[in-house]
Amino acid sequence: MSDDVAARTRWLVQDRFGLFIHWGIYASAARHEWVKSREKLTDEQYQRYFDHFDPDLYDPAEWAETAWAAGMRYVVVTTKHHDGFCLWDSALTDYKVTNTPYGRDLLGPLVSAFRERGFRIGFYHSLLDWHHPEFPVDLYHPQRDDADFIAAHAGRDVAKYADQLHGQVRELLTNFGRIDVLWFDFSYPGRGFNAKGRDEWRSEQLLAMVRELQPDIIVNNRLDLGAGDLLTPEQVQPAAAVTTAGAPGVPWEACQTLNGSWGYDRDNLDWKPTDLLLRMLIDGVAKGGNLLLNVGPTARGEFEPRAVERLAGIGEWLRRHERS
Ligand code: FUL
Repeated sequence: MSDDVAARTRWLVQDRFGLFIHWGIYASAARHEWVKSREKLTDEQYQRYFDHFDPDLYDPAEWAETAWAAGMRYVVVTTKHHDGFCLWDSALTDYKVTNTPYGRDLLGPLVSAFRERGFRIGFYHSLLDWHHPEFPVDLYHPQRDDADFIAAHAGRDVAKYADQLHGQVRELLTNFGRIDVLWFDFSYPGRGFNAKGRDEWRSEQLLAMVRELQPDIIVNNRLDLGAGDLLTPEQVQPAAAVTTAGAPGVPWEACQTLNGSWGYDRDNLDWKPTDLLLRMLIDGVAKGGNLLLNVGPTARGEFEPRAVERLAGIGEWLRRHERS
């Protein structure tokens, strides 16, 4: 690991435990954040979730309090997931929260509330965008099996989409103060039909802009540029410290769900019990890693009771065993 990476990630390695938040209009469907792709929904079919999005119970200070009491010290929130829906008032798209019935920015209040409570702030940002008119129909796209759609959209130009991607990352790193983590998601070069990687995202240029705007920011490993500052194994409990060839010692965080779904999944019965979550935290830390534990808030803007109960249980254990 280079000295730069070590310096940038010092706080992250110290903090160890973060909150991942997956929130967007898919919370209304309440059956996984990939619902548009999994069920091959058209834009028209998916539009109902946009048209009814109105999280009237949203209270980011309460989220921050719940997460702080659980022992979490940094937050990574989905600014935009693969469906393209933006949680902030981006000047570069109409597909954003300010155009839903809710009508207001969600991201700024979250950043302020968590920052005020003492958290470091991370932004998840999807490289995929299933709503953008220039994002090619690729192997994960909801219309991947629709021959007529593919033919009608054969002229899509990923370079035009990349312009928006770069512009939106610029907005995110300019308009919300200091941002500590940028969590890009994800690249899939060489995987066949319209695969995506550093060429499509113009990753090197993107990373240079990120570093210029926020010199101390930690950037994860999903830009197809190697290890980055942070390795992000997902939904696995690593058997040993996570490493990658050519970049030994780069910090890692195991990214875990409470129930197998990142987005709010109402009828899911696979909830991990609190003691298992605790063992995952302890096990990861013992191996030198972080835990980024996800909550998918409801469409009304709450952490549901099953999530709150688990976070409280983790916090209680930490308080009982903590000595400074
Ligand atoms: C994955 C995404 O496709 C999932 O929806 C989720 O955001 C996870 C953290 O990363 O690659």
